[in-house]
Amino acid sequence: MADAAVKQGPAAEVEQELTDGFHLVIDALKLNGVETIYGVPGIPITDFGRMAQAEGIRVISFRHEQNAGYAASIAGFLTKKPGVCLTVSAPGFLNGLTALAHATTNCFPMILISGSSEREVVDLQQGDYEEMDQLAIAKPLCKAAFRVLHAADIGIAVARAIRAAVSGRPGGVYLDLPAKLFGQVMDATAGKKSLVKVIDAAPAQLPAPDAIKRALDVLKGAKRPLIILGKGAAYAQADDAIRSFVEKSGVPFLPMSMGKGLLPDTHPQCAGAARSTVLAQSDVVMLIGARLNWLLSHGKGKTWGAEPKKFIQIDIEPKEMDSNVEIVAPVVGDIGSCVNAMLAAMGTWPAAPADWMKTVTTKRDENVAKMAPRLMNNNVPMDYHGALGVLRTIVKERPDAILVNEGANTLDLARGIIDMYQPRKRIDVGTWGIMGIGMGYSIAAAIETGKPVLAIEGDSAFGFSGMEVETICRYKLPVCIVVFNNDGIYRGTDVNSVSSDPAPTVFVKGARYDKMMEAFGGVGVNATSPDELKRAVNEAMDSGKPTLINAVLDPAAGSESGRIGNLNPQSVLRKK
Ligand code: ADP
Ligand code: TZD
Ligand code: MG
Repeated sequence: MADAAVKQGPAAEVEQELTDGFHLVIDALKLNGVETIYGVPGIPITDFGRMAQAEGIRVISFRHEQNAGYAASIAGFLTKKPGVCLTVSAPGFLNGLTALAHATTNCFPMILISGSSEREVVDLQQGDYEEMDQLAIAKPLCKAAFRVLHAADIGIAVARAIRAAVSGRPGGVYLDLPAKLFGQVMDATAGKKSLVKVIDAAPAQLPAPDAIKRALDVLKGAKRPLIILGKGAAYAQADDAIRSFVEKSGVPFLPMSMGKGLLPDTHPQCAGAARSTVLAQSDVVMLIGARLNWLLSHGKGKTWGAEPKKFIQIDIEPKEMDSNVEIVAPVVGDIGSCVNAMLAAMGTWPAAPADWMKTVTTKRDENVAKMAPRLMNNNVPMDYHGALGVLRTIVKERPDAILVNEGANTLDLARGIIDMYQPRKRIDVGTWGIMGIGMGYSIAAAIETGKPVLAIEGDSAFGFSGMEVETICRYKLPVCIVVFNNDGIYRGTDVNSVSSDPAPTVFVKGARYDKMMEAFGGVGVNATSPDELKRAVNEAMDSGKPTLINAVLDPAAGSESGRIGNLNPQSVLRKK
């Protein structure tokens, strides 16, 4: 609370405690358990950051708002509480907006709080400093957007923002705070009374008993059942219930990228290494916190085989049902409640059909055996498999470290090769396949979990947020970045045959990203072999010192667009 006191009245000398917009926002956030704010300072929020820090909120100051926004979004995913990002008006707001849209798309709870210019001037379009109608621009990109004009409304606005972000399907919320609001003064007692502590921000949503019965009947009747665990299942933090349910059902499971580790990838029921087989051959598929979007080929087409499937879907969002194909057993509710209701209603459950389990495990073991020798290669320059073989072992030995991953080949191959052992330890490009999450995610993961972070980054992917290595050094975070340096996007071998300009997909050859880390006092290592890579990563993970390892990869090792080259449109005019 502000302790400014003014004397009022002539002789009576009544002392009135005052507070202001700055402090009301801070108090409202603190009252609701917000411990960290990610952002970039400037007019009109510079003092807000200082005051928030002075009041005990951790303020993590970034070099670019997009990275602060991504940090807030993944903080939301990791903690089930809205991650808060703070930006300045117009350009700062726009820089943060990509992350807000990303949070909404990925169903992560986040609040973007942005300062804005004076309403009177903005609405008459008279050219204020950083003028922009931010509320209107944010609206279509988030779950809810609010503007506060009166200090007395701050408490309600923050409460609404929190509730909107975490209840139902989580997502991004925008809170617009015009400069004038921060300086507005009100009586401190009335101010305190105006704050709202949100009770039960994300209420349990119980599934209907007949929906549970319908789903279990369909699953029981399956000859070749499959469970798909998405990042919604990881977000739900119902880890024990999910594990019990999967194990009691005996059904093979396929984790989506960020669902990996809910049950270990080495679990006997894990079908991760038999993905194509289980998608094509299953007859009943139960989706838990996963959407039938492009990542699952929309539930139809060649990937899903010739025979029709029956889909069961557990999701908190009723509108998600039938979005791509018919869902024969929709179960609407929060995953914890739904899975617990399933467990309670299962009774004695038959073992999964033996011939199906045999098909799955045979295929899986075959694929794992095929991959094994490639992961042990000691080639110089390194290829993806040699480098990832080493990192795979390191993650196995350090299962509680957080793995951040982005790139094309660097992403697709790391996802397949590196086994995860614990829930919410793998965070990556998400629903959009977005580049640029790397450093923001690494910073938030280190701060929110206190665990060491290993970021495996394509050289292009790293470039989107690379300047934040300074932030990592400044806050002394235990982040080890491995840049898979293949001189470019997908490959470093493209040649422009018509001019001296480089081809659009290639970068400076032999670049030394490790020097960037050294510039800020961190550890830089140039690794040219799997052995060197292994030594450097282990050292970094042991010391907790900010480290960047430039892993020199064969520029010819990757393929165009990694695993999703099929999504590129084709031109009939292009010479092959
Ligand atoms: P993936 O990319 O891993 O397949 P998606 O992001 O497509 O996962 O799907 C996540 C789904 O999880 C969303 O449809 C979202 O509504 C749902 N979801 C998120 N949190 C919960 C929850 N607590 N309970 C139920 N469903 C949830
Ligand atoms: N911009 C944004 C924001 N997201 C994107 N996904 C892209 C551009 C396009 N893109 C990809 O889809 S992957 C990628 C880009 C630019 C980089 C791939 O190169 P890399 O990884 O060096 O990170 P590999 O290992 O060389 O394939
Ligand atoms: Mg590359």
